[in-house]
Amino acid sequence: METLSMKDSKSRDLYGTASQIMPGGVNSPVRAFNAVGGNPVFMQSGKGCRMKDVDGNEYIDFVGSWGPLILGHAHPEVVRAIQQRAAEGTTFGAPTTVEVELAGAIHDAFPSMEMLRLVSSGTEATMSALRVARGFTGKNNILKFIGCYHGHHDSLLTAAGSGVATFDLPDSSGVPQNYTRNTISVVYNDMESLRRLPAEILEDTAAVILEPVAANMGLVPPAENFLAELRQFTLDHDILLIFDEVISGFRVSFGGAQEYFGIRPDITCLGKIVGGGMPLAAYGGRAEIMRVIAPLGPVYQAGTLSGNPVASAAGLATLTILKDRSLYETLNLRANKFFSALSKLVSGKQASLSTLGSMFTIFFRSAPPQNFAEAKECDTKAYSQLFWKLLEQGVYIAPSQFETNFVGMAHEENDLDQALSAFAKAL
Ligand code: KE4
Repeated sequence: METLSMKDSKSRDLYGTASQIMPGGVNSPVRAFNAVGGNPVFMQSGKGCRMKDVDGNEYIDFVGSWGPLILGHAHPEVVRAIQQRAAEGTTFGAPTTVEVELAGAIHDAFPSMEMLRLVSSGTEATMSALRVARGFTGKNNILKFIGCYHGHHDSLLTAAGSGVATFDLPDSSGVPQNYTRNTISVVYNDMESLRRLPAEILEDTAAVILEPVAANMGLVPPAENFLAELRQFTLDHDILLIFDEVISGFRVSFGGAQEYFGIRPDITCLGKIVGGGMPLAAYGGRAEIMRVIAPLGPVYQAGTLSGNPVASAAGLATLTILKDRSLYETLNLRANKFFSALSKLVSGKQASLSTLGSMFTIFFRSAPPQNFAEAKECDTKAYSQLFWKLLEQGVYIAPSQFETNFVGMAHEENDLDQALSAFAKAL
């Protein structure tokens, strides 16, 4: 694989050029492969579950652009929708029909989103949801879970404070300390870490935000009853519950984790799949909450390309296909067959397999972690070795132990069999 040796490969040349003009040669840090070492591979094209790099090497893709591509690369109906819509004009800065159609399709899949707003990224969706929660409740504090990631807005780029009930510290330079003084981190799958918060903190808490299926510490599903207990806790303390379903939405089921687990949040954030691979996300919830948003109410949120018609057309084409829920049954059956074979390969290798629906992470830890402290015990060197051994065999998994992989609807049995033989050699 020329890419891997980086001898005179186009990827290497491109990386050199890119690094002159873009920090780390990438437009998003995880793409730089820092977590696994080596230089990033530049991709050229994709079709179905496979993609090719600029040197012509082909990979079975289990990253799917970090989640959006449940239908695979370049799905013909999605591409056609983009082409047709773009040919009529790409943006107007005015409302269009397709935005209304997409909003309706989202509401049909997520009834808890009685009203919603389309935005351009998951970060924008969660940032806006927090502002709406604070504006609606008049309260200031936000609870988040250590290891959950909700995008790069200041108030959630935090590390847990020194003590359980202390406010968070910035986890990125450039974030002033006072931007995180209303954020308190608690422990995923540990309701006690919320229950022992002082009353005065809870009384001024607008919302709890979490990934109902944590995917940014590797895949850490919610423990039995965790979501139900959290829902009850937030109701008891008059705190809004925000589900960040940027990854789980339209992934774990057509109606996301809230349908899968039967929990109704107050606000939901969507991204990735909802945009069909184009820059589009959404946030929404109870109508009385969403009515605080300008131009109706006093909470300001805006965006030049919010609800962009080309992105909306891609999202609508995607949801129109996905609303055939039998596709999820087929996907999860095929994924589970793959996972049962993969778990046999993993056992005995000081590693464990975490799965939920079509999502999976191989943790180099004897048991799947239940929270971020346990996830950090993983042997990340072993993960890196797995990553590169798979890449050399044409299998592309997430270039970080603390990310999640995805089986998509374009992965056929033969693709998964080919991947399994690569895993067998690499583990
Ligand atoms: P974006 O702003 O990247 O569209 O979405 C932020 C976001 C919000 N919520 C969750 C649960 C997310 O996972 C994300 C972004 N996910 C990462 C990978 N896990 C995107 C990849 C990247 O940062 O390049």
